[in-house]
Amino acid sequence: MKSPEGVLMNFAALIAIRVGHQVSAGRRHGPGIIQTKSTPTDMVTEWDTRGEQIIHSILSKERPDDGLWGEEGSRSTGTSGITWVVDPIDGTTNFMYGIPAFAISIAACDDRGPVAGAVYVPPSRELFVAARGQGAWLKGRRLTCNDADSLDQALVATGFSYASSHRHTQIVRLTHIVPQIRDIRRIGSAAIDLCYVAAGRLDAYFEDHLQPWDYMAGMLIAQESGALCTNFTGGRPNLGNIATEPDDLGQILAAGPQRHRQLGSFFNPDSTALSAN
Ligand code: LIP
Repeated sequence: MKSPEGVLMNFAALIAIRVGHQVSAGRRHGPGIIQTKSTPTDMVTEWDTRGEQIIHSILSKERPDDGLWGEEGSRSTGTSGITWVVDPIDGTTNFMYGIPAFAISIAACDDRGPVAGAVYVPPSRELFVAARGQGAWLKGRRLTCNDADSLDQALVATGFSYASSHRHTQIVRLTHIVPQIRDIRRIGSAAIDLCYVAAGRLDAYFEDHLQPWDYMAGMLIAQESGALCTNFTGGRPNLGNIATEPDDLGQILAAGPQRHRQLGSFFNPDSTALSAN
């Protein structure tokens, strides 16, 4: 793809694969030094940090006028109108425990949101990519999400906050949803969850208290597969410009249009769905 969006997509893919190879090679010697961040279970390994350093050095050399916002602390505004929103290892807990479900998430964003995105999953060697308005792809195959007019056959993924104070609300919400769907999955990486919605491996994904770097690339990949990807009340997810974006608590709800509407009713406080049990 030679369009400006396609060029950014290919560059995001290059970065994601390079970081993926480096952190996977490093993991073979162990997770490295581990520290905690927002809570005692919010971990950062030395490979999270090194992965972001690799991203920073590539961008500084190849795209010095772009901005960068990374999970491990990189924050610079550029002059080009493009900011890279990156998670060097999404699914850090899985990475630390040696569970093969983590991804490198790289998104190039403008003031309207993600323009191009790449999510590389080293354990499966799968690279998911998307360019705004030009589709989402996995190994040369165009991705199309699932959809149907009922929830009872829907396989739905979610996740839980590192902050235990949020988990009670998250669990209560699940008690209303789980009896009405096929089953639930908790993979541990928002980026993988969103790519799996795009690939039809999941029918829906929702989670709150996420950070923009968790979902920015996966959101575009899901949207370009035909899924709706909004916050819980149907609005645009927080793009990270906290100065102008109302804090929507990092909410993502992604599914084909029919299932998105049905799941959305669980997040509307006076919906009948909440009293359906
Ligand atoms: C993770 C998310 C996941 C969420 C975890 C964690 P990290 O991001 O991708 O969806 O459930 O609590 O926030 O911290 O591994 O980059």
